[in-house]
Amino acid sequence: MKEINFDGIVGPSHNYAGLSLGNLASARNANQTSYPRAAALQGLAKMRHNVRLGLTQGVLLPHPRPDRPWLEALGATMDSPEPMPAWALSASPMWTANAATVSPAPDTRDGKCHLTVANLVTMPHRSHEWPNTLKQLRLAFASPGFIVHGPVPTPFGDEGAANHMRLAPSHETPGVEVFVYGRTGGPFPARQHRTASEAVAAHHGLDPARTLFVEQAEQAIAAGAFHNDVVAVADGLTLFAHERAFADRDRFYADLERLLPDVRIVEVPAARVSLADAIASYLFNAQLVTLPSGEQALILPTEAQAIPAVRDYLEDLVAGNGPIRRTEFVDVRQSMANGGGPACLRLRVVADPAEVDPRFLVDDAKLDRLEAVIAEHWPESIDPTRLSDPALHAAVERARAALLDTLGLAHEDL
Ligand code: SUG
Repeated sequence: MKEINFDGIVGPSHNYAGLSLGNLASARNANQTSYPRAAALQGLAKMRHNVRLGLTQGVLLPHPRPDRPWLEALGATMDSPEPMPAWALSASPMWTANAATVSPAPDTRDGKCHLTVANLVTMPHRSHEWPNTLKQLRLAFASPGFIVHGPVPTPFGDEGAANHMRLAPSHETPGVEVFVYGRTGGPFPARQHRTASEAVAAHHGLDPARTLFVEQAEQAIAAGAFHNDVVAVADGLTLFAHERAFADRDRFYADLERLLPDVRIVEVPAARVSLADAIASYLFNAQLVTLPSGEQALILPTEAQAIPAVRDYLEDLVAGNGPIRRTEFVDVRQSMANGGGPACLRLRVVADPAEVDPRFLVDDAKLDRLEAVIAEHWPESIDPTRLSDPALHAAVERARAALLDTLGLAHEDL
């Protein structure tokens, strides 16, 4: 069993439409020109970086855009007034931490790996992702060791793995699964509902004694942590979290220590890094990974180097004798400008890679081929005043078709 990171390939329609209330970067960059080709190449460079660290890497695909059938169901077209065209054209499936929630086999009653596609109902532009995500998951995880579930019914918002953490001594042993939900976010929506988290845990057949439902701090959502993975991340027996991430942290930590006596909680005090700096730097939206050497490393966005308090904290962190021994920085600026850091761009699945459809796995050579198709077909830039331009739509559709062809997926119903 291995941890496989499935990164979303940034779609050719990547643009800045300011669609996500409560996501400060999305609001700040609304109506800026976007660079889809550079965005997708940055994503591939991150994957290559992680492959070279010895990690196992997979991909999920951009969705068909513009999503005309969905618009039709709304009685609209790409000529309707904004925000309809932007909703239908969004490249938001790139953030695969929101694709699904995953419970590895050792945690579940039937000993299979369960995945539940996230309904993403809170944001209109993300609410139409799940049908195509579900098709991809059913194809990639078709072998009998996996069970792929449809979405939790509305109106209970589910944003997938971005609000879920698993702590376990190894990939082969039962872990503790933590579902983080929001009740209120001050001026901003709480996207993850407790009822949805409970439904996912039930469908996955998790042991209630080893499942925690933890409320996200209202203050954190109000400060811009629209998902838990903006203020906390876990890997192995390590939890890396901001002091203000959870509504009742003492109780959460006590529960973790009771269930996992060897847990290592690395908490960042607000006095060292404010909530505002944590969110601006995406310090916690790092990939916390265990390298083949057994050491833990943080794969961070370059933005985390730009804020002095965060940079100083990270220097002390790796100089100390805690579990996190290394930091690595990756440039995913195009995604970051929409509020998506390294951890948003990946979905973790603990499984045997031999059980996964190989068309969804990548190595250096396949990354070369993907780079070539992106360099040839992805629009260089998108001017946000031209989202209704039929020439743009045609270019986006051609680009996706070329990608599916390269991956050997052109004949699948995707
Ligand atoms: O849902 N941004 C995404 C970012 C998702 C980040 N994912 C995790 N934290 N796991 C969102 O808010 C912005 C799109 C726009 O404004 O054009 C957007 O959807």
